[in-house]
Amino acid sequence: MARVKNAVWQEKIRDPHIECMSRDEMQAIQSERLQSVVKRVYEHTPFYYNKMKEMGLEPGDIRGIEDIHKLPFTTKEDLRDNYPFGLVAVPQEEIVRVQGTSGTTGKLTLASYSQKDVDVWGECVARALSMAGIDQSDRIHVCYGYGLFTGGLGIDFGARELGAMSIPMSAGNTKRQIMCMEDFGATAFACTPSYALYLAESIREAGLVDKMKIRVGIHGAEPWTEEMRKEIEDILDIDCFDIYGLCEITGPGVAMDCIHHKGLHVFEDHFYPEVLNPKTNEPCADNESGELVFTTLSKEAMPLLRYRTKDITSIQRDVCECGRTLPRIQKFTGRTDDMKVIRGVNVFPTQVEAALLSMGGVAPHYKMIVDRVEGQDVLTVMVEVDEQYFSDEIRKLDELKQRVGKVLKETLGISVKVRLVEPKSIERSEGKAVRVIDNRDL
Ligand code: DLL
Repeated sequence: MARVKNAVWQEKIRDPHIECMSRDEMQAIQSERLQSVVKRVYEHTPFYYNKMKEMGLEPGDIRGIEDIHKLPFTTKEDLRDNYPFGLVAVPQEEIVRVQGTSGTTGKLTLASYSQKDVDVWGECVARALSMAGIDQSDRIHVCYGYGLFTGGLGIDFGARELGAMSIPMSAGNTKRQIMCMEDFGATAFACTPSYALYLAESIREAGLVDKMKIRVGIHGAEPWTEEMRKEIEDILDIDCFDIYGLCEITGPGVAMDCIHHKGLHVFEDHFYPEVLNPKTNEPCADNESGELVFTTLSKEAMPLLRYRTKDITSIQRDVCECGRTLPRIQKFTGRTDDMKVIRGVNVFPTQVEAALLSMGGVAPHYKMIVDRVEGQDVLTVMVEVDEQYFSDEIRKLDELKQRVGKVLKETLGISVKVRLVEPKSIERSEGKAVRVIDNRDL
């Protein structure tokens, strides 16, 4: 729930007709759009034509959204195999923009957009920013990177739709960011949660918290915990919101949490979500964790059917306190590919983050290093000692180290080697933080 200070924003719903629509009405829109997108890819994308032919599927077999399970999946590998323009469903002159993401290995993942796709993207980000109470009177300091990455431009498109002022800082140069935030009177800022924490700490150190007009933080592009949200909120006395998206689907603005913070509302009139058991591909029940899969319902340039995001979450379909009927996905625990299996146990960086932030004495800056020593997996967690607790007294540090080890063992279910390091010694990221180094040759 939003803080009292900011309670005036409560009722901002940009498109109540869509966002609070009944399930039947929404399904009617989804069914019509799904039929049209299936026809489009069948007729214009050889990749989908071949996949559907192999499955003996014709566009006429999809009579409504309830038939979505009949459609083929699309994976990141399919995007790579068809790089850069193989999945495009419009003539090249209708593509007005490409955006991408670098990923961890090899080539970019590239997405193409028509003018309508960009308009829908801007509208969805505008809906998302409205959830955080942002309107025309706001000044949004955007320190996501501008470029192929969708963060900077995506937030910018949303600000433009709202008529709010965008301050396109892009990433980097923290001192200058803080100076501009103060000088231009920014009321909102947008960046990854890891960079938000670093910025917040830097503002506090500079003694400038009271000089800032910021009241809202918009953070996403990487997993983060409720504990991290609270940490950033407490330092700056603001409210922070979680925004989700991926370039393959549109960029930021696929989902966003409202002031009640009970999960992220998915704009399901454009992006149809399914949560599936990654092993059986069967749908998970509401509240049950699985892999998030999206079908784009309105995209023209590069529509995707049942795209496997590898992001793990669960879905809830009851009406939210804000009045929105849009389903909510829970804060992400991580991706199937950043989950580490250590001595047979599944470990996510977000578990480590939540545990560290709950205990005090250490700062929420950490790294996980996985090694294989004499055939055994060894997890080392490197964590900064909180400045307030930093002390040269070896005994105190030893005690702290034991405590961190105990809390991590209780949380993860495996023993962990703890390395306490000095405040500010772990490298800060301006974009997505790299939390895990896996040295095992798996
Ligand atoms: O990260 C788009 C974005 C930009 C979202 C700015 C939010 C804000 P990609 O670079 O394609 O796009 O990376 C997409 O990032 O599949 C998730 O694994 C992760 N991700 C994005 N948002 C969140 C979030 C952008 N709020 C990948 N929580 C996704 C957790 C997130 N993970």
